[in-house]
Amino acid sequence: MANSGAEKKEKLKLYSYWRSSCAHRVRIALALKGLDYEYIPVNLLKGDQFDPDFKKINPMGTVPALVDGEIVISDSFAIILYLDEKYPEPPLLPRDLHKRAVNYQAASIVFSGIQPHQNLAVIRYIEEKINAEAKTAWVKDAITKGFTGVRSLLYP
Ligand SMILES: N[C@@H](CCC(=O)N[C@@H](CS)C(=O)NCC(=O)O)C(=O)O
Repeated sequence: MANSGAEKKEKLKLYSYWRSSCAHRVRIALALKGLDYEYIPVNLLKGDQFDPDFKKINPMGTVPALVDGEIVISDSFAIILYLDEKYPEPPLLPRDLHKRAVNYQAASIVFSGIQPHQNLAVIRYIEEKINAEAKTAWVKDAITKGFTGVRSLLYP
Protein backbone atom coordinates (compact mmCIF):
# COMPACT_ATOMS: atom_id res chain seq x y z
CA MET A 1 0.00 0.00 0.00
CA ALA A 2 2.91 2.32 0.78
CA ASN A 3 3.93 1.63 -2.79
CA SER A 4 0.65 2.76 -4.34
CA GLY A 5 0.96 6.11 -2.56
CA ALA A 6 4.47 6.51 -3.96
CA GLU A 7 3.21 5.63 -7.45
CA LYS A 8 0.59 8.36 -7.30
CA LYS A 9 3.28 10.94 -6.60
CA GLU A 10 5.53 9.76 -9.43
CA LYS A 11 6.66 12.70 -11.54
CA LEU A 12 5.21 13.09 -15.02
CA LYS A 13 7.68 12.21 -17.77
CA LEU A 14 7.71 13.95 -21.12
CA TYR A 15 9.54 12.52 -24.11
CA SER A 16 10.26 15.58 -26.18
CA TYR A 17 12.50 17.28 -28.73
CA TRP A 18 13.17 20.99 -28.49
CA ARG A 19 12.39 21.70 -32.16
CA SER A 20 9.17 19.67 -32.22
CA SER A 21 6.07 21.86 -32.47
CA CYS A 22 3.93 18.96 -31.20
CA ALA A 23 6.07 18.59 -28.10
CA HIS A 24 6.22 22.35 -27.70
CA ARG A 25 2.45 22.67 -27.34
CA VAL A 26 2.49 20.06 -24.60
CA ARG A 27 5.31 21.93 -22.83
CA ILE A 28 3.17 25.09 -23.03
CA ALA A 29 0.19 23.23 -21.49
CA LEU A 30 2.40 21.81 -18.71
CA ALA A 31 3.76 25.30 -18.01
CA LEU A 32 0.28 26.86 -17.95
CA LYS A 33 -0.82 24.19 -15.48
CA GLY A 34 2.33 24.76 -13.40
CA LEU A 35 3.16 21.05 -13.54
CA ASP A 36 6.60 19.74 -12.77
CA TYR A 37 7.87 16.96 -15.03
CA GLU A 38 10.93 15.04 -16.06
CA TYR A 39 12.13 16.00 -19.53
CA ILE A 40 13.46 13.09 -21.58
CA PRO A 41 15.07 14.28 -24.81
CA VAL A 42 14.47 12.33 -28.04
CA ASN A 43 16.75 13.74 -30.71
CA LEU A 44 14.73 13.41 -33.93
CA LEU A 45 17.63 14.45 -36.16
CA LYS A 46 19.83 11.72 -34.68
CA GLY A 47 17.02 9.15 -35.08
CA ASP A 48 16.32 8.52 -31.38
CA GLN A 49 12.63 8.11 -32.32
CA PHE A 50 13.49 4.80 -34.00
CA ASP A 51 15.16 3.38 -30.90
CA PRO A 52 13.38 0.13 -29.94
CA ASP A 53 13.16 1.28 -26.31
CA PHE A 54 11.44 4.51 -27.34
CA LYS A 55 9.16 2.57 -29.72
CA LYS A 56 7.93 0.62 -26.71
CA ILE A 57 6.74 3.99 -25.33
CA ASN A 58 5.37 5.21 -28.66
CA PRO A 59 5.19 2.66 -31.48
CA MET A 60 4.54 5.56 -33.90
CA GLY A 61 8.09 6.77 -33.27
CA THR A 62 7.09 10.38 -32.70
CA VAL A 63 7.23 12.92 -29.90
CA PRO A 64 5.68 13.95 -27.64
CA ALA A 65 4.85 11.08 -25.32
CA LEU A 66 3.68 11.62 -21.77
CA VAL A 67 4.06 9.00 -19.07
CA ASP A 68 1.93 9.40 -15.97
CA GLY A 69 2.61 6.33 -13.83
CA GLU A 70 1.02 3.46 -15.73
CA ILE A 71 -0.57 5.75 -18.28
CA VAL A 72 1.22 6.48 -21.56
CA ILE A 73 -0.21 9.00 -24.04
CA SER A 74 1.55 9.70 -27.28
CA ASP A 75 -0.30 12.42 -29.11
CA SER A 76 -0.11 16.11 -28.27
CA PHE A 77 -3.84 16.80 -28.49
CA ALA A 78 -4.73 13.75 -26.39
CA ILE A 79 -2.05 14.71 -23.86
CA ILE A 80 -3.33 18.28 -23.58
CA LEU A 81 -6.94 17.12 -23.10
CA TYR A 82 -5.77 14.55 -20.52
CA LEU A 83 -3.85 17.20 -18.58
CA ASP A 84 -6.80 19.59 -18.72
CA GLU A 85 -9.15 16.93 -17.36
CA LYS A 86 -6.77 15.66 -14.68
CA TYR A 87 -5.65 19.14 -13.58
CA PRO A 88 -8.66 21.38 -14.31
CA GLU A 89 -7.12 24.60 -12.92
CA PRO A 90 -6.39 26.82 -14.69
CA PRO A 91 -8.63 25.61 -17.54
CA LEU A 92 -7.07 25.56 -21.01
CA LEU A 93 -10.40 25.88 -22.81
CA PRO A 94 -13.16 28.50 -22.58
CA ARG A 95 -16.48 27.40 -21.07
CA ASP A 96 -18.47 28.97 -23.90
CA LEU A 97 -19.35 26.18 -26.36
CA HIS A 98 -18.81 28.24 -29.49
CA LYS A 99 -15.42 29.54 -28.33
CA ARG A 100 -14.49 26.01 -27.32
CA ALA A 101 -15.40 24.74 -30.80
CA VAL A 102 -13.24 27.47 -32.36
CA ASN A 103 -10.34 26.28 -30.17
CA TYR A 104 -10.86 22.67 -31.26
CA GLN A 105 -11.04 23.72 -34.89
CA ALA A 106 -7.85 25.79 -34.69
CA ALA A 107 -6.09 22.88 -32.96
CA SER A 108 -7.37 20.48 -35.58
CA ILE A 109 -6.12 22.63 -38.45
CA VAL A 110 -2.68 22.63 -36.84
CA PHE A 111 -2.52 18.94 -35.91
CA SER A 112 -4.13 17.50 -39.03
CA GLY A 113 -3.98 20.26 -41.66
CA ILE A 114 -0.46 21.57 -41.16
CA GLN A 115 1.87 19.49 -38.99
CA PRO A 116 1.54 16.06 -40.67
CA HIS A 117 2.30 17.62 -44.07
CA GLN A 118 5.61 19.07 -42.91
CA ASN A 119 6.66 16.36 -40.50
CA LEU A 120 10.26 15.21 -40.64
CA ALA A 121 9.39 11.81 -42.12
CA VAL A 122 7.32 13.42 -44.90
CA ILE A 123 9.85 16.07 -45.88
CA ARG A 124 12.67 13.54 -45.86
CA TYR A 125 10.61 11.33 -48.16
CA ILE A 126 9.87 14.19 -50.60
CA GLU A 127 13.51 15.25 -50.63
CA GLU A 128 14.65 11.70 -51.28
CA LYS A 129 12.05 10.90 -53.96
CA ILE A 130 12.01 14.30 -55.68
CA ASN A 131 14.38 17.02 -54.44
CA ALA A 132 14.97 19.78 -51.86
CA GLU A 133 13.09 22.44 -53.87
CA ALA A 134 9.96 20.28 -54.05
CA LYS A 135 10.22 19.72 -50.31
CA THR A 136 10.43 23.45 -49.56
CA ALA A 137 7.53 24.28 -51.89
CA TRP A 138 5.38 21.53 -50.34
CA VAL A 139 6.07 22.70 -46.78
CA LYS A 140 5.46 26.34 -47.66
CA ASP A 141 2.14 25.47 -49.30
CA ALA A 142 0.94 23.40 -46.32
CA ILE A 143 1.91 26.05 -43.78
CA THR A 144 0.46 28.93 -45.82
CA LYS A 145 -2.88 27.17 -46.40
CA GLY A 146 -3.11 26.09 -42.77
CA PHE A 147 -2.32 29.42 -41.19
CA THR A 148 -4.56 31.24 -43.67
CA GLY A 149 -7.32 28.96 -42.37
CA VAL A 150 -6.43 29.65 -38.74
CA ARG A 151 -6.36 33.41 -39.37
CA SER A 152 -9.81 33.37 -41.05
CA LEU A 153 -11.16 31.33 -38.16
CA LEU A 154 -9.81 33.66 -35.48
CA TYR A 155 -10.42 36.93 -37.37
CA PRO A 156 -13.55 36.26 -39.47
N1 LIG B 1 -0.27 13.68 -33.95
C1 LIG B 1 0.99 13.66 -33.26
C2 LIG B 1 2.13 13.87 -34.25
C3 LIG B 1 3.49 13.68 -33.60
C4 LIG B 1 4.62 14.00 -34.57
O1 LIG B 1 4.50 13.79 -35.78
N2 LIG B 1 5.73 14.48 -34.02
C5 LIG B 1 6.87 14.84 -34.84
C6 LIG B 1 7.57 16.06 -34.26
S1 LIG B 1 6.50 17.50 -34.30
C7 LIG B 1 7.87 13.69 -34.83
O2 LIG B 1 8.14 13.14 -33.79
N3 LIG B 1 8.43 13.35 -36.00
C8 LIG B 1 9.43 12.32 -36.09
C9 LIG B 1 9.63 11.83 -37.48
O3 LIG B 1 8.96 12.29 -38.40
O4 LIG B 1 10.50 10.95 -37.65
C10 LIG B 1 0.99 14.73 -32.16
O5 LIG B 1 0.30 15.76 -32.34
O6 LIG B 1 1.63 14.54 -31.14
